[in-house]
Amino acid sequence: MRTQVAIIGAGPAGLALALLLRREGIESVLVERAAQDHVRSRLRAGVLEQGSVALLRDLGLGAGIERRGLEQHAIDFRFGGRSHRLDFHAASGGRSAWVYPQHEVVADLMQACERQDIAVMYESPVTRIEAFDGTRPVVHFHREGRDHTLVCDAVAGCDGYRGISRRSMEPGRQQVFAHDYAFGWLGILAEAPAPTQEITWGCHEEGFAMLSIRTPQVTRLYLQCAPDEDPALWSDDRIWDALHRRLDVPDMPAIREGRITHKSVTAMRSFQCAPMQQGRLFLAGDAAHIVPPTGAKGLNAALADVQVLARALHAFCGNGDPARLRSYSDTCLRRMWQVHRFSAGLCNMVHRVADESAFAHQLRLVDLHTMTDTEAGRQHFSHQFTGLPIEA
Ligand code: RFL
Repeated sequence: MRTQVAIIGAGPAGLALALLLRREGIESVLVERAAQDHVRSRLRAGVLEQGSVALLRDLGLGAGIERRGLEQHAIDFRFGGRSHRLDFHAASGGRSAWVYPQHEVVADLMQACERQDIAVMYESPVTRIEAFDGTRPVVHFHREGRDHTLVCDAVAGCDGYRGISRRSMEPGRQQVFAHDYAFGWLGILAEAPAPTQEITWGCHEEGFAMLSIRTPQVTRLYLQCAPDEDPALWSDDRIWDALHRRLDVPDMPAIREGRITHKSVTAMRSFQCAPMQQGRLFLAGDAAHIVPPTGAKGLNAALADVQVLARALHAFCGNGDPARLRSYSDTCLRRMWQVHRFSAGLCNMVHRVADESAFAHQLRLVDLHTMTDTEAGRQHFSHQFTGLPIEA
């Protein structure tokens, strides 16, 4: 098989890249390890930046967001026994974020690929990527019991943190930056109407908690826990008790309880590899970086990368200009390190480590007050949260 761009992985990064390339008249083939239903139903991120929504609308995929997305203008931070509402819409000069779950984004992107006859091969794990230091990289994959090859001009590694693309790069030419956090999140899905439409963060003495609305009947809730915590240790009663303690404040409606339909634990990590390219192999999304979910940046960063990559591939495949492809990694990293700074800073600000000193605790409180109660703090948070610009 032969194509212009081989895309490994049909998560949000891979699917969005295929659509962006198609719009520029560039042919691509997507090769995905998992079954389509599995990819479509993975429960992950839930918040879209303004720029991600603009991208989806630009791709003709605004209808789902209009119907089922919830535009957000503020976050309600709760600490010190009261609510500190941060109106990021006002503080950023009118920018918004949207609650629209990743599985909906993926379903919309998949439908668009189907409508446009973009080739997506599911249940086809890539086993080897060869010759990407030359001009004709070759992607080897397994499908329906047979081995196949895909020859291309460039490979987009959109295969997530555990994918094969980053591991295929020569380690000596790559630097890795990583940090593991001392806490994780117990993620809960509950059939319970949210008491408020706004995302609520509880920065409590006992630990962090968060409430976000998924649909009018379903709430997504998180509780800080150990990174390797067994979710079975959390009975429904224990979960609701902790959520009430960490989120409820006087004068605001209390969280509402309901049937818990899903519980899982996610460890938190910051990770970046640099450069994000070697020869004609380009990494995008989780394949290149991981952020803790606190800033809601993982999915958005993946969509930002592929916009840079699509423009660079267009300049290269369309006009024979390699300059943007050469600077792909530098362009992404300039934005991405700011995203890391924001995500890691926020993560450390809202969680409580087990051995936190009284002094460190006071510093965290000052940071929370500066962020929510000063104009400069609100502005900084709001620009980062609603999404930094993407360089052309
Ligand atoms: P994805 O979504 O991981 O997609 C990568 C795809 O590549 C496929 N693949 C292969 N295909 C072919 N051959 C191989 N050898 C392959 N190896 C892997 C995989 O099957 C998969 O379909 O990466 P992408 O597109 O970069 O998108 C990134 C986002 O998915 C990710 O940043 C976020 O979901 C991160 N994340 C969260 N972000 C938030 O902002 N808020 C959250 O609440 C949040 N929760 C989460 C998350 C990520 C999670 N994972 C990855 C463990 C919760 C979880 C559980």
